[in-house]
Amino acid sequence: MEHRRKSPGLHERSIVSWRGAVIEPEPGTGVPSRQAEAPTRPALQAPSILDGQAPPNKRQKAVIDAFLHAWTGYHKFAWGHDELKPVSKSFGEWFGLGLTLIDALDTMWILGLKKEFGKARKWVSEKLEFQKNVDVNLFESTIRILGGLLSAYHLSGDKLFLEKAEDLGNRLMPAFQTPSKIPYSDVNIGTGVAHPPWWTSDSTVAEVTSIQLEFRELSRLTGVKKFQEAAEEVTRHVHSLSGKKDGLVPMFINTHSGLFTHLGVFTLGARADSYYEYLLKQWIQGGRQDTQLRDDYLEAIEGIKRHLLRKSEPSKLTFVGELTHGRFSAKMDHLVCFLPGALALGAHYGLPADHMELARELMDTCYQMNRQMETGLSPEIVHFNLYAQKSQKDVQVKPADRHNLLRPETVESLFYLYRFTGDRKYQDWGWEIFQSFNAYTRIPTGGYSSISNVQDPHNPQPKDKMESFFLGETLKYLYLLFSDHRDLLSLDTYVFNTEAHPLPIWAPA
Ligand code: DMJ
Repeated sequence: MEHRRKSPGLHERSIVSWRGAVIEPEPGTGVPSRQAEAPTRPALQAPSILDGQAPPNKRQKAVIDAFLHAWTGYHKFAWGHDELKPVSKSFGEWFGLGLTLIDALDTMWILGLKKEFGKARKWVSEKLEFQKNVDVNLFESTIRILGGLLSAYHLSGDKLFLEKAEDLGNRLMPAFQTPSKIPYSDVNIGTGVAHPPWWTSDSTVAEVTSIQLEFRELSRLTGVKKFQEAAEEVTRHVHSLSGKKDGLVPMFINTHSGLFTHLGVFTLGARADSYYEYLLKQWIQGGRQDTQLRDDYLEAIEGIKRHLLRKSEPSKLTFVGELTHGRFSAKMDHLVCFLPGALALGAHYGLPADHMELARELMDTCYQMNRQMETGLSPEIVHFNLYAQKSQKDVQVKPADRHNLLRPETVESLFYLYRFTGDRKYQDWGWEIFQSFNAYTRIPTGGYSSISNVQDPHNPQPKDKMESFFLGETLKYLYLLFSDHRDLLSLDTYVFNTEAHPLPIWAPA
């Protein structure tokens, strides 16, 4: 029987339910009492993802094995640190906040890894401390840590995660204190001093426009409006700016003037990618009421079609290139492979049917970016061949771009395409990619590693780094892709942030 549970509200009793088991939270973890404004919007009622969930199938079990292998490495050699270095059996620190552990919390919940989740929860409760003299990147800490904590809260109902999320949210707020209210890239969460990178007063457009899902949700849960207001101010400001090209945005924005800089360069890859994703997803999160978000998204997709889409030779793969001062480049980052999934999601919510056609075409291309490599794994960047010469391949790779960082975007989009079409070829493609990860990136002593050369199966050259998004995103999307149950994190009740952390869709006002 389907068990329905409301997303917990701030003042509800904290109970972690796990397939019927009840774990009481530790004493003293109640939300601090304060005069909060009342939450304004309820979330859609989402089915509990664990109660009544079908047992994992064979492919899902293989993903669980992979997760446990990665987790074992992290546990043995990097526990409580940001990232595992699986080859040297050590760790790397970025913010010093247990990044991998927090990014992986909701994945463990979804995969049913109760013991591992419980141990990680204990670390969060006893060791995670934001009163630290450390600079964090606003975007990265928002999507990975704030997003991870909010999802862990929604899935488990454990208020510890919401308390931590609110603490972090408060500490990130100084980033918005700029002349233009466009946030600085970095903020010291201990001292409250925010600043841009030392070489510029610019922020990256994708970074300042891809924190809104998380800040809005934090406001909805806590009733404290400042988080939502600061983030939405950025959206409104960027909406009103000149310097776009048919809805496409440049990659940089100045925190003093509030204007776009480095005008005339347009990409769907690094530094712009999730701007487009969050236009669509904020519209969905808010119950599809803010037509400005939808219209900006629709305009941008038309801009992509007009300026950035081409077909490669000889196989006529549709791809998204880049534009630099009117000059087209056939370069496509693997990051752009979030786009087929976003297009499919929009079409699911009633946006034009041709978005779905484009999603299918781009999905084929992203698959080929993996398939045509000797390891079956995509490089970071490819260049497509535009000229009809027999000897040329469609997908070309420069030596500097041959690395693979265990990124999720192809399997993320495969998940959306499978959910919306039911076509099993997408599952099979994901299975191929998963097997390639196992063949070329798995380190026997624990963990998975980024590799330097996707074109050399004999020596892919491990880079000795397991990015937190491998556990937070890549393995989660693979597990969901292989599920045949559409109500496992239904896309009608959840919207995934850009780090794959599911957040509830709000009920209509
Ligand atoms: C993640 O941190 C997020 O998916 C972000 O949007 C892009 N980069 C990585 C994964 O590739």
